[in-house]
Amino acid sequence: MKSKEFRVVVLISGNGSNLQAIIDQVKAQQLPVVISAVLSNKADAYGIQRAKAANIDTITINNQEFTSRDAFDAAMQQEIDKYQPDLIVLAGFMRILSDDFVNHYLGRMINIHPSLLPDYRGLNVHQRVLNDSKTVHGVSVHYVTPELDHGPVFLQSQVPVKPNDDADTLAKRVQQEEHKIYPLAIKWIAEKRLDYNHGNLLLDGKPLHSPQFLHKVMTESDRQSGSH
Ligand code: NHR
Ligand code: GAR
Repeated sequence: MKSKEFRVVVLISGNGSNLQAIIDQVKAQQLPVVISAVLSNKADAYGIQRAKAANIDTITINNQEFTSRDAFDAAMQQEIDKYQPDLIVLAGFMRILSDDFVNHYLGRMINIHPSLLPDYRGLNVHQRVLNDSKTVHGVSVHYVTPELDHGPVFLQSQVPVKPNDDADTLAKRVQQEEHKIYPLAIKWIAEKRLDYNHGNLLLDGKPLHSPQFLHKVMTESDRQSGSH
């Protein structure tokens, strides 16, 4: 018996390289989902071309044509719900979402954020990491809750910050990890390995008290304490 398809709607605002990573994994039959639609708040987002090239339905809703966030979010919700998605994936989506929208999809919406949450919430993350002379940076996947970048984190990956990095070279290194962990995060959910239960996460039936890591960077203090 063939199990029911797992439908995903991806929300973007720009380049869509994370969208592309997801498309590629689906095409390679490594990710058991159907991408039902891609929604952008910007008509000229390159990710819309990526979706069209992959024969995926596209929706563009210009937030600037709405007088309030609530009205924009309601318009998005109406379009998204036509697809009856199992999961909403924010992939470089740059508009803060209202409580009503978030609560409608609570436990069914995830985001990828380019920092090791709870560190560096918000925008302009890579420059802030450099300004603080950090040596380790990374990326997080979390469920979306009304409070910005505060939902439960379940998967992270670290990258080193190198001495000559600028915000662009650091962002590129982080994005290479994003393209690995976001398809994996979606796979866990589609395969029902990961479950969101009233704000608490279960992985393989066991409470997930701290995020899983794909890669960790070995720091000087790890070396000195002789850990592997
Ligand atoms: N909405 C809620 N309620 N909760 C979250 O956790 C959200 C969210 C919406 C987007 C992604 C996020 C990120 O990963 C995200 C998480 C945009 C802004 C922002 O300040 C902040 C965080 C995130 C995305 N946006 C400006 C705004 O006024 C506009 C910036 C722009 O258009 O370029 O919406 O970091
Ligand atoms: C990614 O680095 C993602 O983590 C970040 O935007 C980039 C989108 O790239 N997200 C945010 O900053 C959310 N505020 P992409 O369009 O190529 O996937």
